[in-house]
Amino acid sequence: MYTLLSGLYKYMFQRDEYCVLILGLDNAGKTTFLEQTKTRFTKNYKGMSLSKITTTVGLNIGTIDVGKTRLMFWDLGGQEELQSLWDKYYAESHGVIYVIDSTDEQRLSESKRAFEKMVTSEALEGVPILVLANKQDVETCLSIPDIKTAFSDCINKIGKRDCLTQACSALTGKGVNEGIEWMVKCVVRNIHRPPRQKDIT
Ligand code: G3D
Repeated sequence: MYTLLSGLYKYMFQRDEYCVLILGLDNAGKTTFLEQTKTRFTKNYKGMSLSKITTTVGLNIGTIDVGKTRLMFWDLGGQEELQSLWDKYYAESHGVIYVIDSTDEQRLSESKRAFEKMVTSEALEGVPILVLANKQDVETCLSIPDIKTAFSDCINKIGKRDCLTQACSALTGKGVNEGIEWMVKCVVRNIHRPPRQKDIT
């Protein structure tokens, strides 16, 4: 009877948990995106005022539940000296959200270099990547085609994994739900694929 009840309890309330990294250069809007996500997906969540968020130094964490899926986010600092820490988290992650500041054309090639390094890491092989073209609320921002063109020589490095470029404003929330729902679908589907080499060894 106990086994039956505990099985039923687990079926009803236990969630599958997935770790998702939020990466990108400093000032791209990672922390604002995390706060916006928590606000949208957590009932009665009273986060900090989005306009008062300052750039990530170190690590911010957050958790949301979407149906029976729990996403645990690690928002890592994007300053050059902190980027060297990103790969310490790769082996544990099921998904990556890469945030680009669409208003910062000057740092687009720097962002592309960081993306390229991340995407070619063996520890992330097959892991779905959501690319957020953030700050699309700013009238003068780069468009999705502009950003895709700037990142075009990374395409063959992405391989066969799931990858989506999503227009987004972490500040207003536009594109946030679509991005998160896509990521949930991908991590759930990915976990049922045959294990990757790094998981076997
Ligand atoms: P980071 O965590 O990637 O370092 P933050 O970036 O989330 O701290 O955001 C850096 C700055 O960009 C913040 O402004 C924040 O309000 C702004 N920002 C983040 N997302 C958006 C967006 O979608 N649209 C606009 N217009 N601004 C955004 P400040 O002024 O505090 O530096």
